[in-house]
Amino acid sequence: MQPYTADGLKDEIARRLQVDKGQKLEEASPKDVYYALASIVHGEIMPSWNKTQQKYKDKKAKQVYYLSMEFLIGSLIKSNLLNCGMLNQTIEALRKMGFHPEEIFAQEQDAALGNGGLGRLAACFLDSLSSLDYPGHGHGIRYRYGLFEQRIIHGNQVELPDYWLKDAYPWENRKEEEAILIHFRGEVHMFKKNDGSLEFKHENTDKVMAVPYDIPVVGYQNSTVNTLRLWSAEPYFPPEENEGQEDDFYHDLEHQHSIEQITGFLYPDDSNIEGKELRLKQQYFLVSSSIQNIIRQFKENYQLPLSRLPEKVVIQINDTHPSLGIPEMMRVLMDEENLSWDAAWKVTTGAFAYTNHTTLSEALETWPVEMTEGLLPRIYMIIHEINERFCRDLWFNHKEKREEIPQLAVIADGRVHMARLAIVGSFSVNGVARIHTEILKNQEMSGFYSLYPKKFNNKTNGITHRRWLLQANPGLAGLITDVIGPNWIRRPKQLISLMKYTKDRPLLEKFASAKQQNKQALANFIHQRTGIAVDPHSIFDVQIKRLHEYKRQLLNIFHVIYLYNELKDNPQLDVVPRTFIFGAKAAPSYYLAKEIIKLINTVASIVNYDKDVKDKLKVIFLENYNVSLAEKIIPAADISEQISTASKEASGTGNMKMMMNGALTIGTMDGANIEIHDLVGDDNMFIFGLSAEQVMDYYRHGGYSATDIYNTDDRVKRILDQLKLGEFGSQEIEFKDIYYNILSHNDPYFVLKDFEPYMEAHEIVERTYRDTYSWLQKSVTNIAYSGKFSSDHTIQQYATGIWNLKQFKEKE
Ligand code: 26W
Repeated sequence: MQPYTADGLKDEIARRLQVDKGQKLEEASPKDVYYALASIVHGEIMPSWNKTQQKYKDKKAKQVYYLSMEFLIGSLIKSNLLNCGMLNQTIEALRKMGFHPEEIFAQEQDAALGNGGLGRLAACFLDSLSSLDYPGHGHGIRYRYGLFEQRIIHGNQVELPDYWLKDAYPWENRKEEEAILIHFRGEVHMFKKNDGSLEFKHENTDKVMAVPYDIPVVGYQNSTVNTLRLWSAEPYFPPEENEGQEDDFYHDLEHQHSIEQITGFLYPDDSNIEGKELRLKQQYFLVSSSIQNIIRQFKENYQLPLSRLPEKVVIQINDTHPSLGIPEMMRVLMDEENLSWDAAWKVTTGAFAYTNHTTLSEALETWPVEMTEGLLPRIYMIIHEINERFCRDLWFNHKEKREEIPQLAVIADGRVHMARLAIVGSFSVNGVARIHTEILKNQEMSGFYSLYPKKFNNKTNGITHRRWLLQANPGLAGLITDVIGPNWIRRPKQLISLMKYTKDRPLLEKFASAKQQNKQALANFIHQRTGIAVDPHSIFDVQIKRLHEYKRQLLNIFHVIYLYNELKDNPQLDVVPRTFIFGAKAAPSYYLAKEIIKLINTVASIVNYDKDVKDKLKVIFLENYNVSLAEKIIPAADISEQISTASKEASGTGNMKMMMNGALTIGTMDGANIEIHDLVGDDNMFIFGLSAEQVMDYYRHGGYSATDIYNTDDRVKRILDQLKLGEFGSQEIEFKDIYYNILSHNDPYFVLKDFEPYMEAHEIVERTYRDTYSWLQKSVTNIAYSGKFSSDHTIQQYATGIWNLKQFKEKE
């Protein structure tokens, strides 16, 4: 990519406006400038993109395909500029032209094609694959509507459609000529071939075209550009039926609409499945397009027999959502490529690897047999056969497992169990943090672990430090480079060199001032969005993530209510001023999660306007939390709230992002918090609460009474009674459901049990914060150790530990 100077860029933007739109610079709106800029960047990317793909082809490189129903890529303009090495010049050019760079960048709508952690992880992985020169691509769905836009109206979450394609999306290329035909429903007919083997014909099917839209995935200043291929569903027009069908016009319109529905919207559920047929259709649509595409490319580019596909192709499935890829690959290999069952099974299980992202039982996917069989008759036959062979193997070759067969079978209780299908059909099964993998091995999937111990492995999650530090926090990133040089950018573990400076007071001051600037910027943003003035010198205490009972936003807001009560009792109380910042979307059908959002907003509306509280306490709920908002909040965080019920949060990745930006974690020993703790220790974070063992022990043997705590802890009783009696809200009944949920269901997420230790941990936070110097040391220590959580490190481990994939170097 040729380097642009700021002036060169300025001229080029002016030229494009003139040529493409007949516009003078003075007439151009921020949106016009954004499009001109995006088209310049796209033009820069194109040659490297073609070259990269050609190289992979010529050298017959092994490639990894990351299959995911979600890619939460957010906005690409800044990260593309950064990775192309054009960000600084662009900022300068835009300023010279009299624009605010951030205003131009903000013209791009986030691609919110994911719910939360799982989708954002996929996006970070793509960034690392390209930046490390790995041949690795994403396959996903081009939803016309991404995750809903959240509005808060009278404290309630209201969902609006996210029509992110309203304006043209400058990063995608439609590749109609590579479209693929997908078949649903129909009948399967069996024939005997001359050699006595069986042939299956899938006929009278509903046909849908899958059209790919390619988005470039630009590596960090290395000329590698991989592909994120998103599939869109379109009607299929068979060539012979093109004329004289006017009678069917309305029927066709309806039909067309139902087809386009397949890639119409992203299901807004996180860790909770809705067993809707449309969702199953989406899943099969994704895997059938991807698998057919992968096999077609393998045949075209490698000139090898299909039996050798696993030498050149590895397919990582992001949770069980794409696990129908396993029977789909069997179908293509057997029905279209004439491989025997055994040969096809060898290829399939040599190519697939499965990542699990949750142990929550309500998130474990199963599909009713009738639904699966009706929609995907041939695929169902294959799943049935996989199950038969698996159960037979257990019965004859693993006699000790006979009793367990109902718990292991892929089809049981009239349902297809997707995690079991994924485990049986993959050569690798991994969890996303050490504790999570241990729980999979020893609890959730122990039956499979004893059967296939070698399949199971851990790959702790990571985040791209390019987006989450370099791009989101240029102040801090620049300071780090001033101190330790720029090598950390390519080798993030070198951030550890910062440890040499934790006693350098003048330098710590500079870190403090970088944080202060970010806090000021967020305070300005909050003021502009909400009209509320927050004290930029207060502790910015942040919890940003999907709203879920297990993530315990409720525990956080109970702490806020407790502080509020204390201040009401004693307005003179000497406390460090705090600003509690929340961002969270709830699944639209998740009633209790929405009640918690309402509670947070209600508490905010009381606390923020109470004269007794003055500036000591503010509660901010920022609506429509998404990737772009995260980029504004994270650099300003002092405290990172990671307070899930231990054993429930598979990993967490927000914890890593805030650590990398110098926030201190208050958290339970859960998910990746444990690995943060391994690195920085008790001195540099605030650990509290039940351990995973204790939690699981209570679930198994009982012995916990929420009512006892309610009756003995006055602070808890006061808060719960306030909810019940309607002190937070106009109507009496307002938060009764939260009250009853805790007391009549014995507090399933241990909010009351962990209340006391959480309060204590927060007291320690406050004491620590009063000692600015010590706080800064801890903050820098967190930054220094955070390099381990770069997704570059994670991807290296996937590449060597699972994929057997080599970095693609120019000279090879
Ligand atoms: C459709 C139902 C559904 C949707 C999403 C079921 C399950 C999911 C995901 C598995 C939920 C998810 O995002 N899990 C999160 O994955 C992150 C990346 O590995 C982890 O860091 C989080 O701890 C985990 O909750």
